[in-house]
Amino acid sequence: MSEIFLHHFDLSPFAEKARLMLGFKGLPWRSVEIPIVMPKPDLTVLTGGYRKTPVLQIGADIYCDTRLIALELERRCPNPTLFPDGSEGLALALAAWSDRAFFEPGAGLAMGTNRQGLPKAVIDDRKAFFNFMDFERLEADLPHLATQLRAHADLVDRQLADDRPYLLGVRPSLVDIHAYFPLWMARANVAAAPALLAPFTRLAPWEARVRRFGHGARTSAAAAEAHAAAQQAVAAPGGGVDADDPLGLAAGEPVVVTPDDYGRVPVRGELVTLTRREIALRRHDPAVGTVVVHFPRTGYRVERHGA
Ligand SMILES: N[C@@H](CCC(=O)N[C@@H](CS)C(=O)NCC(=O)O)C(=O)O
Repeated sequence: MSEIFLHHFDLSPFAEKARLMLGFKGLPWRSVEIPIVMPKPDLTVLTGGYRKTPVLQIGADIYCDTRLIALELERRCPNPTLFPDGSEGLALALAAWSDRAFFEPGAGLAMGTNRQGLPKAVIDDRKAFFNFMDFERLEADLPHLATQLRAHADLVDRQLADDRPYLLGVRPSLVDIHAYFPLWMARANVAAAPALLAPFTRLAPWEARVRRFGHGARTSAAAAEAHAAAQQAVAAPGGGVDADDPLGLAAGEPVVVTPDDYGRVPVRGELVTLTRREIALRRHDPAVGTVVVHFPRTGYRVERHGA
């Protein structure tokens, strides 16, 4: 397998999710630091516009979104599995909880508590990006956001009530990583987090177990190395287009793919894969050659380009 590049920055909670997956599987990877705010030209030349953090690259294949990053790491490196005891559907479905319901109050608390100390460029970027955050009343909303963070933390604590080591029982899984990363973000960025989370006594020992997944073997890389790796590689064969797909698109058609939540930057390309699990587009840029950009099916809108 070609080298794994993770395009990310250290403070990113979704990148922490991906780093823990890499650690869980004990993989070596190259770390490409990307800017915290737009523009991110070294990233978007690979993705065709997708700007969220993180993005995983293996040769000329570019994987957007941690939901697909989990599936792809599992496909390429099945052991140890992120989905023990038949937990794949449950673990993937839980992203709808962790990435939205649990993440959003933590992100609001982080932004609302630290707004004064953050550079204007970061505030302006996230105002435009996080469409779920009401920046006009963020400070006034802090108590409500604290209640939401605690209500979700309580769900995790309750799941650990019988002193099981991991959320699904004795075996660690992607479910642990999903539930962990919003807490990691809150503890790192919200001064009140330790007090807010103190009543949940089972969390800290479980969080310590998840932290022991580690981050794998990380070595840093310049963006130019990642671009050269894309230039030199040929993308993996696509998964084809499902004949029964309700959109009625055909392989090779020009399409546009857009996240359906926030950061709705469209990516254009030629359709390579359209299944119930994945969307992939081929695109070309002289700086990186021909690449295939992959997205999960959940949470992304696909349309015929020019339709
Ligand atoms: N659904 C995406 C969400 C990723 C996401 O929202 N990442 C945040 C940072 S943790 C982001 O992109 N922030 C803006 C940025 O990095 O430019 C995933 O699972 O990867």
